[in-house]
Amino acid sequence: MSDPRYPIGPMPIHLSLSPEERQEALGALRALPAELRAAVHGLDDRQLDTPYREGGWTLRQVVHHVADSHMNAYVRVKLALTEENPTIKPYDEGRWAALPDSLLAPGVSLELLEALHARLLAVLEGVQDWGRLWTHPAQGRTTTLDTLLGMYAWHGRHHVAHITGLRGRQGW
Ligand code: NI
Repeated sequence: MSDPRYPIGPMPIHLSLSPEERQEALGALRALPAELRAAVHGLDDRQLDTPYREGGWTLRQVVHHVADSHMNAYVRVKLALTEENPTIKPYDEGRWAALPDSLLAPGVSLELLEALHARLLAVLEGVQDWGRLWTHPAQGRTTTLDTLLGMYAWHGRHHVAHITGLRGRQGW
């Protein structure tokens, strides 16, 4: 797996997870805010404004992107739990990451993620039916809450690995 965009491999798309896989994924989401905070701990502005790979987002943008993405995940989970097979709203993550809030200190999004994941986990821990459906209009794909759980557990780790990978390569 040498593609620098995918340090932990591609996003998994599983229609259903085993109870053990579900617990593992919930644990990953529970741990993410602290892992992301640790990943950028001690970096100065010059380091935060360094792209994680050539042509990629800066570490600062990566942190804000995780918040952008997981805010959308939270809304998607709540839609899937309260409507019948809702069509969710995609967003242009590159253009979101180019808006001026992605220039803020990472701590702003780290605090946001701590609060957001407290609510996201509270919702997910109450899920009775992990087979509830939702549809992504652009991908034309109907999947389940399990799919969403697996995707976002992967997503947090994926971006933490972008940051820790660069730090490792730079000796930071
Ligand atoms: Ni992402």
